[in-house]
Amino acid sequence: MTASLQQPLQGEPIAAIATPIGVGALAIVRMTGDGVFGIADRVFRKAQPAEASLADSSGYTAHFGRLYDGERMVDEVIVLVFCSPDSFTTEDMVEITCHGGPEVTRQVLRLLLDNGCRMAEPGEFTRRAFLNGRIDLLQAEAIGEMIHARSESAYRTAVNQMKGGLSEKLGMLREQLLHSCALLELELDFSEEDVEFQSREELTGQIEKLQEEVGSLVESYRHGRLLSEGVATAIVGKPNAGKSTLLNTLLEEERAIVSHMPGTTRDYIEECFIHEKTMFRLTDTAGLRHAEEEIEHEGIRRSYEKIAEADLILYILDIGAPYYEEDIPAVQQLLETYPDSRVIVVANKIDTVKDSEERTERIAAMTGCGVFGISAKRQDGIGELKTAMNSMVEGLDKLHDASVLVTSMRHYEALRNAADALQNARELVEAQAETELIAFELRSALDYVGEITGKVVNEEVLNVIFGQFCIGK
Ligand SMILES: Nc1nc2c(ncn2[C@@H]2O[C@H](COP(=O)(O)OP(=O)(O)OP(=O)(O)O)[C@@H](O)[C@H]2O)c(=O)[nH]1
Ligand SMILES: [Mg+2]
Repeated sequence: MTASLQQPLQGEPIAAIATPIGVGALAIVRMTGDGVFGIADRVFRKAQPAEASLADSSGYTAHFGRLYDGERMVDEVIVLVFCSPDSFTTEDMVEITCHGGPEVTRQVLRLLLDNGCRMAEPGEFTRRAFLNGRIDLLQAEAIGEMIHARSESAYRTAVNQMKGGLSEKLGMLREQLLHSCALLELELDFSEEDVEFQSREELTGQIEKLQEEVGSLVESYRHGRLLSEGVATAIVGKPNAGKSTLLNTLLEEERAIVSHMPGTTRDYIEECFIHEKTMFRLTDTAGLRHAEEEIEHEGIRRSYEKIAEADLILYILDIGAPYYEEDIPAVQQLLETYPDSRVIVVANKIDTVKDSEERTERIAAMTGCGVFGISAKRQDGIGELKTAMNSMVEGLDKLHDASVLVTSMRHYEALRNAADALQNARELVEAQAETELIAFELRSALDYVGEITGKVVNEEVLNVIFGQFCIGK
């Protein structure tokens, strides 16, 4: 399935618009595959007709001229030539930089399709780069993540993955696994002679070492996920506490409806907000109370669901309310259910009572956790709250530059499976099981690790991964 870099397979020619559709100074329409220079030569007239055709040009050269559909001029463009194997896909490639209007770019694409290209599928350029061995699957995914990154941390993590730190680490793991598998399989070949090419103690030692390495990668996902997906943050509390007001204040826009009527928010609202380098995925929820009405009841059920899924819970209470102490049992229950590293208690509406500080301290003393006094409406104390939110995601800063970090669910699951297989292998060794069974478990650990970088290719996985890309990438 994979070809070497020297002799890449040239797929059928495909074309796509590589830049977003809209009005801009420039746009890029690109082609890759067999015969793309010929297709370009048919529609492109150079400003200097004496120059060589595109098919006879060297790679990494730029050519100025006009595109023609028969005698009709389409646009004035720059054509970039990339000769196989020195291109993104390793095939022959052409990039046409044209003017950046939606109709212009469509016309240019149409011209290429009429002259022999097929429209590219989403992610097909990157898929070819992968299939031709130019990048591994991890790096292909990193490109997708980088394009979609909305915070600096997500972006940095993607860049690190693109550089190949994780690929290298997984490559080393595979080599060690291969070594152990090979020795066991040799034993199987000589099974009549009852030889061991490696003592069982040595094998256990090796498996333990592998378990440690896989384990630390699995563990890194706890943070890696926060960097790539953002910190899931649920804003919860009783009706009218000011949850929606706080959401709007953090987002700096009037996103959620705010009213003095308790029970305003029925369904949850999700929005992203970026503080410094970190992205928080905020969810404003329906106020928690005993609801008679069906819709509100369902909203509250969803609130509890969001609390369970959250990395961070902001519990908002109205410190100005006469019965503000009624929130204490709810806070205590939250702290009992979730580690306090996940819960921030926020006393809102400090502008409404004179003794807000005493009240806030009272709540802190009774619940045994820190309480932030704010006014969501007047935007008091919001800076401190944001800082607290950031520091709750402990150690995140140190991780920003970590090169070996698991950030994707797919990689995490494969590593978990590899860890299980290693554990099975170790137990089998300890139980003095047959070599064949041990070898089988080590082989499956090897396959799971291979799935991550794409050494072991699963067509369905590829379709999912590349299907998430834009057309033209
Ligand atoms: N004085 C004052 N009023 C506030 C503050 N925060 C919110 N409010 C008011 O409190 C009322 C309720 O605010 P919301 O943000 O709708 O409260 P909520 O928690 O989303 O309420 P539900 O969606 O019903 O659960 C509105 O009238 C807000 O203007 C604040 O810091 N100070
Ligand atoms: Mg609300």
